[in-house]
Amino acid sequence: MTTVLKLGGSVVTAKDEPETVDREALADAADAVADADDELIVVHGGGSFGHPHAAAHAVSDTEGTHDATGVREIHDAMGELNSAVVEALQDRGVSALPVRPLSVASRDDDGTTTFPGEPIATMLGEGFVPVTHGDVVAQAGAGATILSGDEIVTRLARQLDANRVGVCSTVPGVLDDDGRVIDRISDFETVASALGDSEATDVTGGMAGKVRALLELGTPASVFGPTELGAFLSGDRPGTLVHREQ
Ligand code: IP8
Repeated sequence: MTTVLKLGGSVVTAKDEPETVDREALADAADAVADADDELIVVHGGGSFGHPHAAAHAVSDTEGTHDATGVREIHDAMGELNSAVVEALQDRGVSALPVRPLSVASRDDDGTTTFPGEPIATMLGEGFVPVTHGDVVAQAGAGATILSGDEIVTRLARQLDANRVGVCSTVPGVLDDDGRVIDRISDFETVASALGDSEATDVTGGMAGKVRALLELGTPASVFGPTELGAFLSGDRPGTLVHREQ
């Protein structure tokens, strides 16, 4: 059983304090991962590491830069967070290894992303747990742009034929208009109004964008809060199950 797990940046960092790991939250997440039996790929977001640097250099998933110093600043900040996550996992006996997107991933001029799955598949075959993250990557015609952890999740899940996807964020699931967790989403239209989405919006990875991408993926995906991470990793489907009816 191959599982791709996204740890939201706001789960493992103190979002309002620049470059600050939320040690307690990271320890809890690492404990849950250490207890998991599945073959796991961990992807984490940027939180208070990547996003402030990306904003400072006006880089987003659509706006690029050719300023190498800025690119390095964003990448280095993500490297620090990645080290903290890998270290927390290794401290608990997980064979975690870093996978840094800037060195392996890229984008065409139309934004199509290439993220080679082979190194990750080989790591998995050798019993390692690849830990990758949202990053800045080279994009043809734009310099370098932000590749979000969410996009990495769907790309790797597809390439590695994952059995399940987990998106652990600070909310307990996808919420309806009354703030209640929606149990299951199998088509976008029925939840579009609750997610406040229109066709054209949400290129930056809000909940509507996540749900849309997870529905397209076809792999069962659960969106849940940090307290449910252990339940998800032991095979439950906490929070919201996002899966198109086949
Ligand atoms: O938090 C963005 O990843 P995300 C990473 O998954 C950077 O959107 C570098 C801002």
